[in-house]
Amino acid sequence: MIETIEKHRQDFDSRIHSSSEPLKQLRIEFLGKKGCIQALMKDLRQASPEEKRQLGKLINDFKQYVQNLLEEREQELKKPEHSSKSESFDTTLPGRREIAGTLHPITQVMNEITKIFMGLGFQVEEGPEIETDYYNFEALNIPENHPARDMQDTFYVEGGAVLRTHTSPVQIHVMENCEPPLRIIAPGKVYRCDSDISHTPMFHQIEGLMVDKNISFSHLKGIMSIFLQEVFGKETKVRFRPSFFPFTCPSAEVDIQCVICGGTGCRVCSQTGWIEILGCGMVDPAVLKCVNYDSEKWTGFAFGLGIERISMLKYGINDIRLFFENDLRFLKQFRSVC
Ligand code: 2NM
Repeated sequence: MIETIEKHRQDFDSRIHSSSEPLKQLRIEFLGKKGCIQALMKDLRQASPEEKRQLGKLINDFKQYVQNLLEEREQELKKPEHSSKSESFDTTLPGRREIAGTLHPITQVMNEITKIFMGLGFQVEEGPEIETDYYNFEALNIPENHPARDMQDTFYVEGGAVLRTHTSPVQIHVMENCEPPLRIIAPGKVYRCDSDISHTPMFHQIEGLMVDKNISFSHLKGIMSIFLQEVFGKETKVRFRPSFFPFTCPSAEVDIQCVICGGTGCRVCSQTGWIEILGCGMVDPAVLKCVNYDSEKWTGFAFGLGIERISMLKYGINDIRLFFENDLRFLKQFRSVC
């Protein structure tokens, strides 16, 4: 009988720490009514009084032992590291993706436009956002009394400097420092005192300039048409309307056929079927004179466009302020592969 108790003890010991064996099963097998300890008790009836005392104690000790260990193990399995969650780790689940940031839609459109002009042989130039009156106005043939110089339209900085109202000053700097021929674009931030559904005090522009011998309005028309068809699609219809800028003569406004209604007339194009997209013209000889270019020898064209406006038309956005609110629900829509 002592051997039987010992065998049961070994059996119990080897099974109590196994994670696959339910404790309930062990409890039934060892402590249950038909369990092995009850069976030992039954066998005890046939023993002599002397043996009964001795074996009875051994059986009781074993019973106590089994109860204690079962209790201990139950407590252990209740601890959080043994909870079913951590034990049922599914290795077949796909990993969690890192959420990568993206370029701002304005940056994306600016890069796209820059790439198109680089493909046409234009170099990218940058310059300061705080400018002198000379580079922002005077060298661009903008007269003293021009409305653009008004405090209502321009941010003046202490000491008489201005926040540039266009990126044309970059082109004046480049012309001062380089001999023609040249083909440059100047992308960047510009500032104007303006704020409503289609204007923000800061916005982005790309201006371009090409100076060479015998540059004519045809070159300007060709480059602008190629560029616009590249951005809005090969079938995009383009038209040029006479306009006025102090720094170009002749000047033109360029329209594309409305990207929303296809030319039939809608709210976006004010029922005209056309949308104004950029301004351009032949560089005024007065501007060339300011940078010491001989206007008898060199001619050039220039253009300017607003990135926000082009982005709004490209993506059908009706409020410019969405670009600057940093609402992830808006920005996530421009997640690109890059
Ligand atoms: C525009 C429209 C027409 C322009 C002119 C020049 C410079 F410096 F060459 F004179 N840069 N950009 C220009 C011409 C800008 O923006 C609507």
